[in-house]
Amino acid sequence: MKRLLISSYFLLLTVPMLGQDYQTANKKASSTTVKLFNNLFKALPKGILFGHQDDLAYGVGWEYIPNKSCVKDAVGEYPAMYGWELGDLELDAVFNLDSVPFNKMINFIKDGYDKGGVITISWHANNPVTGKNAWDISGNAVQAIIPGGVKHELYKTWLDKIAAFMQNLKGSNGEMIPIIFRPFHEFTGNWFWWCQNTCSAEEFKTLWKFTFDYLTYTKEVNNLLYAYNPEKFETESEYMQRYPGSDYVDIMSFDFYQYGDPANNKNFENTLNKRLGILTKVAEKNHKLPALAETGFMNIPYPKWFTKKLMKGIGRHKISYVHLWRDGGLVKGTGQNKFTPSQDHFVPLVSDKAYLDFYKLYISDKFIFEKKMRDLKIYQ
Ligand code: BMA
Repeated sequence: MKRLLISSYFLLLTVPMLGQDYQTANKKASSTTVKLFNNLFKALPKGILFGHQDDLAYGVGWEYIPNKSCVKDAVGEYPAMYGWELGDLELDAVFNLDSVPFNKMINFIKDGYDKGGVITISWHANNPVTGKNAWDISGNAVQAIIPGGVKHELYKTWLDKIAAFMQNLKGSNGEMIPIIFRPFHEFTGNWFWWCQNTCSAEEFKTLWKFTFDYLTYTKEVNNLLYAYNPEKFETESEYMQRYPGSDYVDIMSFDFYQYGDPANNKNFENTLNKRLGILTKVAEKNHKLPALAETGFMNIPYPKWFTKKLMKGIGRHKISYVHLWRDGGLVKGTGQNKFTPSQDHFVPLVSDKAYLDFYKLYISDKFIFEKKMRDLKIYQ
């Protein structure tokens, strides 16, 4: 009897620890990164983190106003997740390709982390062969930068810069800020130099593995969770076609935007539902976090898009986060570092006809914004 009591006591002690047992791809990931990863799994039944790209930096008609946020302007609180973009860092630029100065970005990242939010970072790297931007698909760039390729050494210098940036992201106690890193996204498309029309599945996997190994083992970057992120796919095997293996991935995700007029068809919500079904199944099988890494309907011309399309498509699927793309701000004009203002946005303005519907999403209890996020204590 006593023995039984002792063993059940140990069982009680060990069960919560076993519950912490989701392994990050990087086995030397910092303790804060491991905690974030495990806590995101625990948060899955509680709701979906709401994220927004460049949220604190700018929106339609404004930029760099302290404490301002597109999401806060819409619903009164900050998002649960903040997305940032490193394109042009590899060129030693002062601004990223969307005009955000890297030194300001570092402070925004710290600010979002201090608010208890999760940080995700994408990288639209320039074409390493032609020197043009990420949308230039010429030059067999993937072949050129993998080991043995003519631009391999150049690519390593780019990763050195990514590593230095990531390692410079520290919280107030000196701990590394965990980052969900999302390189080479939308690779099932045909518009980036790393997409499926430019390289074989094996070359893509080699690129992914090299990138992971170099950042992890050579540079010892220990604050990254890696997000695998195609765009279109219709079956599980299509989703898995370029998967580099479970030792190289923490998050399984995809990007999916609304285009066209959703009024007279159900394509968006049906496709989203179908793809999320495939995603959540495959993520569970591989012990990875499922997420919708990018979505939105530019300028939201359909007034019920958030509840009737996005929320309808998500339905009861348990996913970690939904991330909306950037609002307004500046897009690259001509010449170096010249940017022109844009009105395009994904989080509605109060004056938009989709605004009330977005508020309905906010009060639906299905999503997590800043306040609930703080309560989750995701880094502890
Ligand atoms: C795209 C657009 C571009 C931007 C790029 C990288 O979807 O928003 O204007 O440069 O993302 O952030």
